[in-house]
Amino acid sequence: MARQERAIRTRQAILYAAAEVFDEVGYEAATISDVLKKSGVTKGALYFHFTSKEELAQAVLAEQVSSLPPVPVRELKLQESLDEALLLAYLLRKDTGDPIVQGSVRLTVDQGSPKDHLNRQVPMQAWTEHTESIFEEAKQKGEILPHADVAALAKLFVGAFTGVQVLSRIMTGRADLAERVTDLYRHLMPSVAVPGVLVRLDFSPERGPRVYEEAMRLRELESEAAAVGAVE
Ligand code: XVR
Repeated sequence: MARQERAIRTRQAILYAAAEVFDEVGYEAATISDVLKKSGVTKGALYFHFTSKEELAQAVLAEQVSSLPPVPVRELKLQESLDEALLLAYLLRKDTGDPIVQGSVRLTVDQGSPKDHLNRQVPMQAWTEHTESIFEEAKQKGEILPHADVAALAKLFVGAFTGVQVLSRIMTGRADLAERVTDLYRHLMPSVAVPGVLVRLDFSPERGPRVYEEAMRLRELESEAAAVGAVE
């Protein structure tokens, strides 16, 4: 294996372990030695990639949006947006979820202390820009009402998702998150989508596991394609 590829894998293994530790105990209580134990890498390797707990946490925060597998392309851009929200809801589930997503989201919404110097704006900014670009594309395709302000909508959706996520975690351990998310879209979309698009959107919470399966298959295909590209 090329040295560079090995370094990338080691870095990923460290981030994965760090996200798990942050998810389990929160930022304050987490220690580098917990991350060392969980990742199985040497102290030297860890300090080569990250020099502090803060740097580890910031790297986990930075990967939040990109750690989501790709959402399948749909005829309607707004369906893709809803599917992505359902995918994220699925990855946040306790039993089936993804440690990077879970750990990173915990770091984002835990209030922490001003002294921890974590920049929680990084993932929120990334989500807002990502959501705005999907809405912008939807608007260009005529799916969104002409007077709608896509920048404001992106902030509304990111804020609302975060809100229902926190509520669902507190009330049901996220068991009802898919339902809360589809409910959110069902109620917000009438003031966003043009009527002809609105009737075509599928708001059923059961889409979550299906979107997840499709997204994981897409991710596998992408990494196979990347491996072939690397050999050529
Ligand atoms: O932007 C998002 C979507 O476009 C749906 C609206 C999700 C934003 C998730 C933000 C993240 C941070 C804390 O979730 C939290 O609860 C996919």
